[in-house]
Amino acid sequence: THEQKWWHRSVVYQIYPRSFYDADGDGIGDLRGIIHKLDYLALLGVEVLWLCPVYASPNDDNGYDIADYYRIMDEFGTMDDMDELIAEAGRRGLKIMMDIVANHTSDEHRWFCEARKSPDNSFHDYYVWTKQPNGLMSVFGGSAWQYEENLGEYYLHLFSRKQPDLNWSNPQVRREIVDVLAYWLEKGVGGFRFDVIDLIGKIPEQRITANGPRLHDYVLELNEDGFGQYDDILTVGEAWGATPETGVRWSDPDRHQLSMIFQFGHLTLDQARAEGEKWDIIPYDLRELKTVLSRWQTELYGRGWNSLFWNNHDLPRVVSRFGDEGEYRVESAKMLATVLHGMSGTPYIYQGEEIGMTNVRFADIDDYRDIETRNMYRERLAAGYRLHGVMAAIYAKGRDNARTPMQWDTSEHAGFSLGTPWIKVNPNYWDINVLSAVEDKDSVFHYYRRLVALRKTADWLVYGSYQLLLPEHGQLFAYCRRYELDEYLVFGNFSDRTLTVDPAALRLSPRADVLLNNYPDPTVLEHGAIRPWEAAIVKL
Ligand code: TEU
Repeated sequence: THEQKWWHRSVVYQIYPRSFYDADGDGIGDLRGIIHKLDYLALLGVEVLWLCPVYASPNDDNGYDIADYYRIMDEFGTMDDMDELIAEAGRRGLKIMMDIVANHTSDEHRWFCEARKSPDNSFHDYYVWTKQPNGLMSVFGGSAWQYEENLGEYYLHLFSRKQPDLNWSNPQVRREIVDVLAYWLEKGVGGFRFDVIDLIGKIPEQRITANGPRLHDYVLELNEDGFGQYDDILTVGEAWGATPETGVRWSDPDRHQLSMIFQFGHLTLDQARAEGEKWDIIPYDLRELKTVLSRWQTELYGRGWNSLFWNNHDLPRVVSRFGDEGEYRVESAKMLATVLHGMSGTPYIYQGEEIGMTNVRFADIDDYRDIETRNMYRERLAAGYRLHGVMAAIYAKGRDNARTPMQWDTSEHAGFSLGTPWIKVNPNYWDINVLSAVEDKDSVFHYYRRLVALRKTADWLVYGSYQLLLPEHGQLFAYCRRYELDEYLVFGNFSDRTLTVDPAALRLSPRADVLLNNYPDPTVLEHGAIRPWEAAIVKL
């Protein structure tokens, strides 16, 4: 019912520049490194490259603490490198999506350096101050209020104390961010990812953080005064607090908000229900995962637009989380890709996901870099938690699982850097690397290529309706896509067991045509047997 958009058929590739490729040998990935790897990304067939923040930053939170929106981080290179990356990407039909962190800045941003000088300073009200701090807590542990001695006031930081929250009720702040968008749009970027966008409507004194009353007014301003002034800019907002109802509001084109949002309902099912207790892991139930994803599919169909992702720079690697790291690593990685990319929405591939990279286990906490992990380690040991349990939680859910260097080949440091990497490489790079993946026609990489290519031509995949099948099945995720007179089956076995299923329950008949299958020979569905981690896309 809404007009077709170019990004309805696109796949976005997320790059964590610090860990992608180090061209200058300082052990830190950089912009020139991304330029070196553009042909690889073009081979995968993606059309958009989402760069995690590349702006000047002291890297307290690896770039999510921005000190200058108009300057490139020293470790990543220069503005000339950025201009060359935009141009070189463009030559290959690739658009650059910038990561806009507008909920907070670094405490080393000029605005905050001014703001903390005096209550009368013209930048003071760019931030959130109080004399009576309430019990708001930081995502990274401890109070969300930091005392500023010389002012006798506290400032708000929902993340690290070096990430003071911007005060979005101040129109000058909103103007500043619109100006940042305009600057990067003029440089020719094709999209924006908005960090924790659902927090900018916060009313701290009422302890409201996500989904504040004026949130969508502020986003409407960013659209109409900013990216909405340009044709077809792809925008996606990170919204941990979103529901399918709010998801429609975020992505309904008539509301002039964003193209889509990242919701996380399918990625919080294996943690204690308590707020932010991602470290307290409980087994997840595939039926709950199917229910959540199916609700987003059906409630946004024809009304909004979904993002589709398993991974990002904050999440454990999906093959370790929902698949099999061992014997069936390749089959399970392909299965997870199939059931995600078979849905309606814009898929996001996180660097390394396309070659089936796994979580990492460093024995020593000093090998971990993430502020969130290190804060939790210190807090929980101080609170009497046992070391073994704390390390197990880090192995399962720590953000560094996604941040070990991209594994390019079997040379030292997996070909990521000629220097000493800022974080150790996962020792399994001998078996899991780009060079071997590109050479092996049956690799996870080439399977992802086929999924990306399919989306470019298959209207059913992009615009077809969605219906979950066998909702009560605890190991099989199967659904139908319908478009005009055609019907397709997508299924994935989330277990290491062979399942016996009545083919009729999957609408299968002898005339079914297997379009894609993660086993060498065509699916054995006609006998009703689905092999461990087996997946397929079938034209019914
Ligand atoms: O993440 C928002 C956020 O809340 C996550 O940090 C999440 O709660 C946590 O990582 C769960 O493990 C965004 C960015 O993606 C993240 O990298 C930043 O650290 C954070 O905002 C602050 O900018």
